[in-house]
Amino acid sequence: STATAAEVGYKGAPSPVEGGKMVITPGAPDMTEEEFASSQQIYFERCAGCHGVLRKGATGLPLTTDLTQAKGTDFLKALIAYGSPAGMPNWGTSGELTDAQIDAMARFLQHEPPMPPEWGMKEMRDSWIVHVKPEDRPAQPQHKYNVDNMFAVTLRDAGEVAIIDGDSYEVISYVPTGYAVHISRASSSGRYFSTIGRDGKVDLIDLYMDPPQVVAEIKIGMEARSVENSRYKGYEDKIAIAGAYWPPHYVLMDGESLEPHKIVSTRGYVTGTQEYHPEPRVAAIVGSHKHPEFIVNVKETGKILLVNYENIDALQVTTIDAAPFLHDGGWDRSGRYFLTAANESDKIAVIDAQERTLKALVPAERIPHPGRGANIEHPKYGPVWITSALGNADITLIGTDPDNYPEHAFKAVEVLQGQGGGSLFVKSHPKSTNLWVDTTFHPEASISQSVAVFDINNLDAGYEVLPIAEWADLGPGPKRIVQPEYNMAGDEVWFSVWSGMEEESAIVIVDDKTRTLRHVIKGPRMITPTGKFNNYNTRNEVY
Ligand code: DHE
Repeated sequence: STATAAEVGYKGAPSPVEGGKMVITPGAPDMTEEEFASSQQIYFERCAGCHGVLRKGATGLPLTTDLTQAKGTDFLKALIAYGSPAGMPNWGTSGELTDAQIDAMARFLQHEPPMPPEWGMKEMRDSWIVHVKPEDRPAQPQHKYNVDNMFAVTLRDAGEVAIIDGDSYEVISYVPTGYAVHISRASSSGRYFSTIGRDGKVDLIDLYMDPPQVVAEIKIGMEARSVENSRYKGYEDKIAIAGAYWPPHYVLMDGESLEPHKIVSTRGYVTGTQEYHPEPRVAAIVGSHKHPEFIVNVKETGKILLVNYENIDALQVTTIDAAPFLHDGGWDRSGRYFLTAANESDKIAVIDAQERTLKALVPAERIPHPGRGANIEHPKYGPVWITSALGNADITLIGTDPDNYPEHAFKAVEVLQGQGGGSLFVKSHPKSTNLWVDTTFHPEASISQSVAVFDINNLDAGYEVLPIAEWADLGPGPKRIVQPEYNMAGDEVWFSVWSGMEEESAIVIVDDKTRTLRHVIKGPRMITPTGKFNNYNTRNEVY
């Protein structure tokens, strides 16, 4: 089949061979069409998040065919099955992929990545549904629950979000959403949660309805992680934005109907090297309180965009060069500075939302991962913002008050040591003296299943360890503890105990003052809870 192989190479691999059942790429082991298709699906669900749809690499290493073909099938099979200390999961030994799937994946990676389809205005409009028109929605809550203290909880593998009453711990509704919702954001008025699925589906949930339910939906791409609402005075609930990993773009929509208005590509040139990147994915997006703007992180090119929504037809975008691999971030306690991780660059970029400038690039080892971060009043350094890390035990404190503490502003003033690497999220609250640090992806179960808590008035004393998974009292499973989130009053902290789809998971609620167990939410529908978003705290940036 040499002629066929040459033909495929000429036309641009891979493509199914006409009339045949094999996929052939020069230099790669052949695969059946079925193997290719199922590997493509597995790659999208399990691998693309870290390695990129086009396999250019980001959190994970690049997997372009020059590299994969040199490594060969056996090497790739072992890597996929056993993982690596650098953070590659053990898909085989964990039981998540079969030997046959791993064998097919190892061959699939030596073929050129199939170009995923584009997703433009026509596709978006075709997917757009308004279930309840804004004018037909209730003017007041139709139930007895306290809307402000509601939590949206991602039930990752169930494709649902649970709306939970923070006062009674009752699950008010299980809302069907996109696949593996990544985040939920409360609208400025507090009446809506917007969710974004990994599959690019945005759902707008009206919390006034009884029970809360989806009133509008749209699919903005094939793969996505971020959604946000306009926060500037006068624009409350008016404009929504969602960012996609594929295609690399963001879209501005009507805040109450999700009607798509404008799509903007993020393809372009990398900060510094000025090399072209075909797939710069949109990571965290926040709404500025200082200007009618969204702040948009473009991961691979390391650019932070200030997208002004005053006149969408003559869109003004300020482009700030930061550093590649922008990921997540949050506000300092004054709401003026946005601090965001350029994770593989080991830096925190600080944006002054008032002046629209880059204030600093603060070094933070190794692979900082703040979520939205945590703000505390440090006894010595004043207001500081905090991030933990994936690659080591560092918890980095950055000064954020240039007026009263100019010598500490936008510098790493202190680095604490937590339980270890694999940390994803930190959290505190203005009414609390605790700083909570998870270690979700630490290889040791005793560490991934517990959290560390520091006393912010005595940080040198080290941390206390709370055995959250043990408190949940569940059957077997990985039981990783992920993402502390406060209730509205700031007197309790919620943790997800995240197990496999077939295993028992839970939410554990801890009394913030006494650091003791208050309540466990579990049951057959509490499937793989991960992110939790309190309505009041999310929209008011309390963390
Ligand atoms: Fe996340 C936030 C991307 C893996 C749970 N995650 C974010 C944000 C981005 C992102 C861009 C910021 C959104 C914003 O603020 O607008 N996450 C990615 C990935 O690309 C990555 C590494 C791989 C992937 O395939 O998705 C990834 N994330 C995970 C997980 O494995 C987690 C633990 C479980 C899950 O649900 O998939 C996870 N990510 C979260 C959570 C937040 C988040 C809970 C919001 C934290 C917050 O407090 O705001």
